[in-house]
Amino acid sequence: MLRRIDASVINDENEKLKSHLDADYAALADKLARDNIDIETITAKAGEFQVAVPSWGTGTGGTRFARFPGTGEPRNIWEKLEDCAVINEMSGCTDSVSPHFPWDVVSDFSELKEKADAYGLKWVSVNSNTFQDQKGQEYSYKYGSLSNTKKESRDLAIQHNLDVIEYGKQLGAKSLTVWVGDGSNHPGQSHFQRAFERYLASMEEVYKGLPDDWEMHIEHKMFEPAFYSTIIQDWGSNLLAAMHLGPKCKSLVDLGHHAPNTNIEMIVSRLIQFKKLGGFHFNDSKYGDDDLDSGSLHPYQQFLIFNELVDAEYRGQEGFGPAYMLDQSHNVTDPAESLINSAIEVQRSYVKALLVNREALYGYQEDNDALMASLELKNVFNLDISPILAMARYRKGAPINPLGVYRAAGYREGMAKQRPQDPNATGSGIV
Ligand code: PSV
Ligand code: MN
Ligand code: MN
Repeated sequence: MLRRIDASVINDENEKLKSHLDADYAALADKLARDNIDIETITAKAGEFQVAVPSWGTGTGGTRFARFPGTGEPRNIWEKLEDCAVINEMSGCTDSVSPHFPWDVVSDFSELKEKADAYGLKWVSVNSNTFQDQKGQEYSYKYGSLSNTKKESRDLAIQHNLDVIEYGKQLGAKSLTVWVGDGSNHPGQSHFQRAFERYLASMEEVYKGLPDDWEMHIEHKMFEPAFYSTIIQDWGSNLLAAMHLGPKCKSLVDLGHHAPNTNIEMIVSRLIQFKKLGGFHFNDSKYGDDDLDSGSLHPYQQFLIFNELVDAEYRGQEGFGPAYMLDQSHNVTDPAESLINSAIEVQRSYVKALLVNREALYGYQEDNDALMASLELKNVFNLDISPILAMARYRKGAPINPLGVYRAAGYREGMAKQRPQDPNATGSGIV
């Protein structure tokens, strides 16, 4: 497999840390064994866990006030792919990339797929963009795209989504993610029902273009760019649309797209129950769609979400198989470092959720023993399972200390020389 960071750098660093890892791993194995948990089963599952990287997350994001790009950032999809390869080599758990069109300009899809194959990377959900006008675009999205009052703008948005499906087919993707910013900024500006009817009619056309083995994922978001009403503002509208459109359409949960303090894990449970959970965009948030690093603020919430996911897996819930992806914006960190760390934080939540004694929890629930039920979750959350994650990486040739190796390899400094800044580059991932 083609590599971006030489295996010898990883091996040298791993050599220095292996005896400490062995000791920590053995201690954790003993502790888990006392609860009848076999650490090897958990480590094997940790090694299988994967979360996709968004192509747009590899560059510095920004806000509507400013963007402060770092040096050596990727300037096109080829360089984004290179960084995704590094992120996967370091994290050992990000073997797929999700592209965004037309931000990602591709002239030869088969060449791009070949390159990704060489890095051992797959392409997952393709994303359409009808939330901004492109240069020279004939009909504007200023007043909406799939729900615009004007047929010409709606048709353009439909066609774009159909085009994106075609691009995805060439890359081997199996799902289309649709997020639109359509909405209104003034009370009365938009007729809620008519706008939703237009959206659904447009999405019916997109749905017709889905190959049989594809899914379409609808992403809800409470506000922004529309600040009074948004067409798919919450999981209610999302689920209604997904149910209306058909079995191949499911809801996608972006953690940052809810009001602060929303019980997201309960939304996840509802979507699981009705076979409508399509996937996730993981990130963390304090105020709105902040796109902060996963698990950086609310690791317990992220764990509780995985508690629902692992519970569904444990119960063999029919129709369950959500797609996991990160969707973050990095303003003050090296995006690759944030993505490596975030992927591992998502993996950490998954692994912790595997340690919950489900039968004991069900028992506490049946007996209405609120405190013991809560402690069953909290005690697992309080465990440091880092040795499991590090061992899972070590066994697949990834670093015990990913950020240490990334920095020791001088990757970004090397890229700064190879990728001089384009002063005219426009930011992607700034939404
Ligand atoms: C919208 O805020 C969103 O979460 C959607 O997933 C977009 O595709 C992405 O951000 C763009 O940055
Ligand atoms: Mn998102
Ligand atoms: Mn978002």
